[in-house]
Amino acid sequence: MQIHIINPNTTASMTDKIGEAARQVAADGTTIMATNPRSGPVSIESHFDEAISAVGVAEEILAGERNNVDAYIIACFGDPALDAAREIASAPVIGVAEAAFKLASIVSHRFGIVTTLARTLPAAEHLLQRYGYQHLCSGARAADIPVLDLEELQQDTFEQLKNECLAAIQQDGADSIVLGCAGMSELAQELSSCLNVPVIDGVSAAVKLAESLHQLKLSTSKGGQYAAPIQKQFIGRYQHWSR
Ligand code: 2AL
Repeated sequence: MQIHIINPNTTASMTDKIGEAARQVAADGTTIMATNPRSGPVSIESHFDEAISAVGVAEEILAGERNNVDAYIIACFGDPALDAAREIASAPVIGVAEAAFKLASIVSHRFGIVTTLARTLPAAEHLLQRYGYQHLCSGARAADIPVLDLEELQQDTFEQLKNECLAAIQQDGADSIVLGCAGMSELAQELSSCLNVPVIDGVSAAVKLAESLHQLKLSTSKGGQYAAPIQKQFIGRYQHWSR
């Protein structure tokens, strides 16, 4: 099967890293294509960044529709444009936060979220509410690491992340950790060995869910909320989307 992973930010090195993390867990016969929008923020750390990135995600999905994609993954922890993507994609679309919460809820009683900057914590709480996981989450913590610092990870930054995970376990009662940024994918296994609890990276979780959906021949229901958008005129820079 072919999985198209969309990194909603425009940092190509992060896109490559996400693609590599996905290939590490993909089954034989699964092809991973990782792309990012041509325009938009280099990292997503605010509601504004997320709003701008949503258009980029939609553009990547529409491009993917020409490539026989079997599943899409939106690889940013805010799951930007997830509902819109489900409307316009013919294949299933999985958000990494959603995927991580699902797997964490199976392997632990309470999971903790450890994310990047404190200002993204309300977004993490909003995701928990949206997907209905508040009661399974021991809390969200920020390691105070800007997203792009994960690209050239220094030992002290890794220690900061590990210490916040430890606090989630020891102070908040988490018995697994969900990593709150797609740029943390490659750290999940090392953190898990250090912490002795499951550490769930949403990119890997989403790849395995995508493979399951494909094997079970399950795709997005087009009968209701995720029906294709109503055809209409678009004005200005989006006029090529007029139908
Ligand atoms: C993210 C993420 O996953 N990608 C990005 O640019 N920002 N998440 C976050 N909490 O900062």
